Amino acid sequence: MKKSRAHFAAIPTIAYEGPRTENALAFRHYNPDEVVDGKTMAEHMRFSIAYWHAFRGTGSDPFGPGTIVRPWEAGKDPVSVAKVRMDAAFEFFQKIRAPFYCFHDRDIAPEGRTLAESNRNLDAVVAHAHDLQKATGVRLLWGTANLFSNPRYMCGAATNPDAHVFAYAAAQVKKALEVTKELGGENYVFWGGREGYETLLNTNLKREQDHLAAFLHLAVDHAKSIGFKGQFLIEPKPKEPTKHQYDFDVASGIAFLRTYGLEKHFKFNIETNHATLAGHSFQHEIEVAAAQGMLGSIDANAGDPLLGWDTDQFNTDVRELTLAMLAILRAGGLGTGGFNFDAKLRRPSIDPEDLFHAHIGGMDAYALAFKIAHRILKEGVFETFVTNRYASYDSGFGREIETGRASLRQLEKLVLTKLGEPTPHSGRQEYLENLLMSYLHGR
Ligand code: XLS
Ligand code: NI
Ligand code: NI
Repeated sequence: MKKSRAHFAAIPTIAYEGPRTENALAFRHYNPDEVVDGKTMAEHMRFSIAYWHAFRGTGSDPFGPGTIVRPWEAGKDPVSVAKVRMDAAFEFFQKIRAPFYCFHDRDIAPEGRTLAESNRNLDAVVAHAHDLQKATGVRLLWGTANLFSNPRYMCGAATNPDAHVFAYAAAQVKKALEVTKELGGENYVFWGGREGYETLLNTNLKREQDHLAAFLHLAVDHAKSIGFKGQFLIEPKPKEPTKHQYDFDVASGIAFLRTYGLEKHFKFNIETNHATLAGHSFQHEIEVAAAQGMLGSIDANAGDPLLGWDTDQFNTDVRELTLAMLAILRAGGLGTGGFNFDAKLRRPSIDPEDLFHAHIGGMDAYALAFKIAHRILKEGVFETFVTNRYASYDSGFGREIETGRASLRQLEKLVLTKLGEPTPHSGRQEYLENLLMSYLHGR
């Protein structure tokens, strides 16, 4: 493959320089080569770049057009531009030291006038991605299909009242699965942005949910038929763009998957800002998925507590991330998942350098949180506290309750004859919060 010119010529490959460095274009906490428990930090974190934000984001918002102008966008032929843009993207992935990237089909290749033309465009760019992955060693964390931007999806894709639209979306997912497989994608994501409703006045909720389940079953069947072994992930979000999205949060996602016999095939891709939009903490969503063995991957970002939509900001809140990392590490990590920066630059952050600052901060914050959480778990103070808090279930009648051998009759007799009134125990929340603060600041 011919060597293309540098698109980020002024910016070097980002090096780890430690917490005291004054170089803003260096990592302070993320050292990809540092070994923790026999694995490098690069292997632990599995950072990924979101193509749609990093390379298709323009800074546009509902009140005005884009502000971010990249020189490689200037060409006339959209497929050629897509390839040059991809060269720039892979240069960025390498310089920022991200081992993975993620895309929607329409992020990497332009949509054509017909599905056949869209598929041809996609094939051309996928061939290029294949070469670039080979040349750089950067891998595909997950692929997905954009089933929400084109006007045909205004009333949903799998949940569209028109079966014709369902069929079109199915065809699009078929192709997206195939290219994800071709590029060695380790997961495949379903985010149902328009799989919900604006008003129940025009909606048959039950039929729409049945259709969504049918759609996911078709995808599972197709993956099997082509030998795609990647993990399927549902990415819950309560609203935006729809008023009410069916995959509201992890708990409703689990109920949905179990209702339709899909639970064996799916795990969850949990996004920070989606958790908070659903009225949950990030940690809560991770914990709920982990409790069912369904924690898959993370879309790493943050919302603004004063705004009620998905602002997709880079997250530098180490406290929030430490709580999240605690839940992730306790669950045994993310497996084939990773931390995908589903986060975008603010509208006035128009320089290429801003893209680096954004990801450096995100990676450093997660690496720092990982190290703090790792130490907390190793020292085990919280673990011991929680274990002791539930110790009464470890033996005697507590054990019988947990193993399903107790009866109301027997428990009544026990309380009347032996136990009497329970002794209250403090939950020690303030003590634990202080303890967490000591880990975050100089313990
Ligand atoms: C939008 C979602 C989307 C998914 C991929 O809010 O986060 O970007 O991650 O379709
Ligand atoms: Ni996302
Ligand atoms: Ni989002």
